[in-house]
Amino acid sequence: MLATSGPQNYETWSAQFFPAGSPDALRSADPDLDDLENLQEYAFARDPDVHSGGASLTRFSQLPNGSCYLTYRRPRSATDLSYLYEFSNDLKTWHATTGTESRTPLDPLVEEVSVRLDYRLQRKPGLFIRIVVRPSPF
Ligand SMILES: [Ca+2]
Repeated sequence: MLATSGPQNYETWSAQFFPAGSPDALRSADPDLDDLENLQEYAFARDPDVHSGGASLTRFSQLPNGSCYLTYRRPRSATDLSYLYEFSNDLKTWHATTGTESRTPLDPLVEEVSVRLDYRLQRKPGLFIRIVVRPSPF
């Protein structure tokens, strides 16, 4: 039975695509061979059976006023993930940052999140930004 709404975790998500016990259901599996492991496909609301074609998981934009936005898709009701934002100016040292999230439902299970990152990011040259997805504590 497919989940159509409500709380979701890796197991309920995986069960929509793979038979229980299948090696393709493992978090580290990559059955569509697109170099995204299933856990990444889940965290960014991708279909693990469809090759991503190299599409980026995130979009970055900066408005003329200097505001920086990071946009990505994720499960609407994931109970087992947390998303953190980090920036770096040298790809060696990463610093946690915060932002203001706005969410747009795309369907009962998926939302698009646009994060307006903290103002202090604008003043750094050579800016790199990443999303860190971690299991949520229960
Ligand atoms: Ca994959």
